[in-house]
Amino acid sequence: MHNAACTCWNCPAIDLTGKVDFRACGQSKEVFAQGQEGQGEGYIVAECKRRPELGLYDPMSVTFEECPEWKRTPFGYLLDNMRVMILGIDGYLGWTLALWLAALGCEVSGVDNFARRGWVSERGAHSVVPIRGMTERLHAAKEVLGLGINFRRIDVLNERPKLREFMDEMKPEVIVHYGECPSAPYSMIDLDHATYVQQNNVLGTLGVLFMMRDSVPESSLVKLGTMGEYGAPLTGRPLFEGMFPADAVLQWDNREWSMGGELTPRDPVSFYHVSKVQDTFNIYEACKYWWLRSYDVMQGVIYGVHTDQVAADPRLRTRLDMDEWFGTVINRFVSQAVAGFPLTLYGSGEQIRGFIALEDAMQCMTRLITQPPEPGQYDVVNQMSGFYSVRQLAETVARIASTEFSLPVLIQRVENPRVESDIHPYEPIFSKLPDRFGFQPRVPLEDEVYRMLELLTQPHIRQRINEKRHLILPRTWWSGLKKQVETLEIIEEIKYEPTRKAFRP
Ligand code: USQ
Repeated sequence: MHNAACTCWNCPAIDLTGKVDFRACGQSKEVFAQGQEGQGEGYIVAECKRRPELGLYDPMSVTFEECPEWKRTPFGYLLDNMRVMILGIDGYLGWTLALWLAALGCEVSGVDNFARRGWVSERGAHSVVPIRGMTERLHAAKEVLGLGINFRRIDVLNERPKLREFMDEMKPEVIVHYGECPSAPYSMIDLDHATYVQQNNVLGTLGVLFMMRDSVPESSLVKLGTMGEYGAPLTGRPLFEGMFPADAVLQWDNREWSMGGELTPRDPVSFYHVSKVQDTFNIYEACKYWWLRSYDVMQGVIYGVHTDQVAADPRLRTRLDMDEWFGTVINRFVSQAVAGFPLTLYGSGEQIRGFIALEDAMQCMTRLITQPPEPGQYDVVNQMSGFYSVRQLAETVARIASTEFSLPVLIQRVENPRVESDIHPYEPIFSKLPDRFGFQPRVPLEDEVYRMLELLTQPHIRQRINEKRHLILPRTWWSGLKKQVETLEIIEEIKYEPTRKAFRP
């Protein structure tokens, strides 16, 4: 188990208040350990909120493996009935994670203001997979899976006292923050939308940090960032996981400096991505000032429809968008294939991004939750399971749709409404999740595309896609231009490589 040797020092049930000098930024557990041997500056003792009978004790003396509160699961030791609060619980990821964690035995609470439903309707679109209102979702979770979830309708930015009250009541041991606007195109529509996205995301998260300081300082924050914070630097510099590795060196003017541990440069690709970069710095500072703990998750582009829980009943399904604002590229391509609409490669289609399937993203989040950071620790993981050019993705979708589902699929190149390099080096490093957290991707791209096609070709969903096919071509230009993109080329020759046996559940 990847987290067997973690100790109470990592555990959110620990009560450090009054036992540690919280102003002592940068002190490491090694410094404390030295102190305990009488050589350092101080020593540390703690109390356990779950096992008060232990009294004051050395928090590094008990491991997760030894503690009866941590139970074995397929994803590592997990705190019994761990209290998890999900911000943005009604979204694509939030709802999926709520069911997933509740099924693992977590006590799940969550908040949402249903903004995502509103943004998608603003475009005249809808989730192509039909989703139910929250009351019906919660009822179905109870009825079908026997899972209780504690939901409260709260706007993270504009209803801070209500969120603070809910936090005080729930005392979450981990907070998963999905409660932001996730769309690059939405942030590029005009000044009002750019302002809205930055305000909603940056100031919403800033409020959460202050609330955590005051209400649940031992809880950890698992915050959704994005691979797009790094951009795709034309120098070809590897995209390290947030910070430079220990042996990185900067050379200049015949001198050199170690860059180990410094935050790497960010080169965001939209005003939305800028909001995530600002979050990064705010969280980094909060961990430094108040000893908060956080994993900042640089997630690649997400796709897919499946986890066992969301597939258990139509009322439990999570949303899937295909419009230009909220549809991510693979989800759009599969919907386009079902609609008989030529798949839309922006520009050359050679731009490369990291990707991860819904179910694998859930596995990663669970593994991060099972191994909380130490007090004051800010860390970054790059969360993806592979990287592809968008052209490779279109070819994969076209191949599976035509050979396994007899759908006639064409691919087109359209004008690129974004400002992005479409020919660039790309070397993402994504080894922390597998190496330190035991993540093993389980969902190959082809398998999830197959599962998506199975669901999206169901007649009622195909009809919902067809109703909105006029919203497929983008009209939101980074330049501010106001027109629909034009087709540049229809690609006649699609590489249909022989497909391996597609996954069937
Ligand atoms: N693209 C196409 N055709 C399409 C749609 C997109 O070629 O029909 C291209 C885009 O030009 C872009 C790439 O596909 O180069 C990815 O676009 P996307 O819309 O799937 O994803 P993006 O705008 O980058 O944003 C999405 C999520 C966002 C998350 C991000 C991860 O909406 O929340 O932060 O993926 S990342 O891309 O790594 O920044």
